[in-house]
Amino acid sequence: MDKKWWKESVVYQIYPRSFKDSNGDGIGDLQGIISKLDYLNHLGVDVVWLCPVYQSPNDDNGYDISNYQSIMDDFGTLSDWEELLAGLHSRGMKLIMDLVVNHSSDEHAWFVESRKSQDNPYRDYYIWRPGKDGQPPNDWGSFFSGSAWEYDEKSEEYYLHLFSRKQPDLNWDNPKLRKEIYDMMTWWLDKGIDGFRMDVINLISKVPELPSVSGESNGEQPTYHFGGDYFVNGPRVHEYMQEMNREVLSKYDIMTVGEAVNVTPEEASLYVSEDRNELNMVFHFELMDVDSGPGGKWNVQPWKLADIKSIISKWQVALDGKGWNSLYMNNHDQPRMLSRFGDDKLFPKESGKMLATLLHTLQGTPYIYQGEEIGMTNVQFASIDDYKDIEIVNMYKEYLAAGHSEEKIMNSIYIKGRDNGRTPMQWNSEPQAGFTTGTPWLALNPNYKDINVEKALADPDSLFHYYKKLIELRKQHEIIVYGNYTILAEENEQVYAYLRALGEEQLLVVLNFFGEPATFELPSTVKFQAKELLIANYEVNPEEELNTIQLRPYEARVYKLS
Ligand code: ISL
Ligand code: CA
Repeated sequence: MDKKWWKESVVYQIYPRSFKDSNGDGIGDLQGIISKLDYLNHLGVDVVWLCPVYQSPNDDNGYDISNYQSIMDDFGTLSDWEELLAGLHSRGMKLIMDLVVNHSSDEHAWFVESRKSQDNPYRDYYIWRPGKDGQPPNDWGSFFSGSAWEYDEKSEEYYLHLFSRKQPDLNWDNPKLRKEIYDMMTWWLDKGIDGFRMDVINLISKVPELPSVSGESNGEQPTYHFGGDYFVNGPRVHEYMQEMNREVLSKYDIMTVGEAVNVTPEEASLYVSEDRNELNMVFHFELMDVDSGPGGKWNVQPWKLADIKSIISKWQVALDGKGWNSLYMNNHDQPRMLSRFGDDKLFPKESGKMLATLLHTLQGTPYIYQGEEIGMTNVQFASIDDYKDIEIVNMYKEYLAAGHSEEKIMNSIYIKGRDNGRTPMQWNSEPQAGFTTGTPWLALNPNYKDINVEKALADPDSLFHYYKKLIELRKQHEIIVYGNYTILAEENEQVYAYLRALGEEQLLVVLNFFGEPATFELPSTVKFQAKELLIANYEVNPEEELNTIQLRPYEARVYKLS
């Protein structure tokens, strides 16, 4: 297995709007991040992934970019950004930037030109089609509700937008567009950044005919369908990724991680296999879909440990020796992992540590989402008006119109809404949690007096210090990074246990996933002479025999066996 710095790294994801406000306007900004670099360094992370900070009208909080080469006014200036990069590098940390090139903003200069007329030179930078009998060109739905098409009165055609109508999809089949993107990427790389996180990169190639999902329209009220068959891992996506790698990525010592919706391990291998020269890692969604029923994320159903185990095992085994996994359980699009997979009420500390142990002892690169390290939780705002996320707001309207009860809709927002992960970072117990001196753009989670960075730093037994220790262990034990993976006692309904192996060494990880005591029997096939307890979230007698382990609620232990 090839050694690489990005395999040995831990990444910290920053959602700038919600991290730290430096000037009292209620919006997090670059100077705010700069003021917290020592905090990140103290935690011990190696890489920061910065969510989009480019110029944007903020229809989707920066994922709608109107200028790829300038900084959003709310966040600061390019010289603030340069100060941030220098501040990270001087502390031995790296920076990866979010690359959002499946779509731009409709306020990007390319789109402003493109929509002027059908023969504008920029027309083919986007995906335009005539309507069919006064209806959109096909029946695809947008990820953010409604049709994926918007009619443009002036130039008399529809443009495709898989996300909001202010996020028109770029036409990757146009070589001129691709060249512009590669030049823009090169511009950032030449400023010294250390890589990219690529937004929905597996959606960039569409089947040119753009077929409807359900066949002919019956002329009645249109209903919309997920058109994924025609744009998920589309026909030319690997050609484009290899071209991007050849033209840009291969020229730098960087890391790349592509967000890849709906991919299987087999499909992911095509992006990340080291011999294919595309990307280093992808973010897959299988674990994030583990509590979704038919119809998608808003149809919430309880997750099962058996599913979590089988999904993780499948990815661990499939990519071993071929590509590389990214390890995450939450981000800015997901609810908080402590609320979703742990118990944020009865066992916040224990379950938070148990989940952290899982993410930091699998093969792959762990990603920490801001606030995860102090155990930030989901939030329940009383009114829909308190929510800002375009996905939530649009879904609410659509589901209400379709006859769902408001109570049911709000409940699904409480469990799955993206704003759960976007409430401002909780720095201390002062008003507004030390995030801002003004009015925050999105309300704080009211639990900030109990859960905040200041408290976490002061408590040696806190989740924060446990994360710090996990990150240190990764630096000390190569097996944590490179060891292969074997699941143990797969049929155990409460415990998730696995073995990592590298050369003569083995790592034993045992996790009680629930709030009741559990028993783990170590299979007799696991042979060793000596054991060393590396980390645990309870007091453990290091000499305790391992044949049968009685685990307390959410207990987690990691042993090195030799
Ligand atoms: O969170 C999701 C699951 O329902 C999707 O809505 C999400 O949009 C999808 O995961 C793609 O995410 C990325 O692209 C979006 C942006 O809104 C997300 O923040 C981003 O991570 C469009 O750029
Ligand atoms: Ca600000």
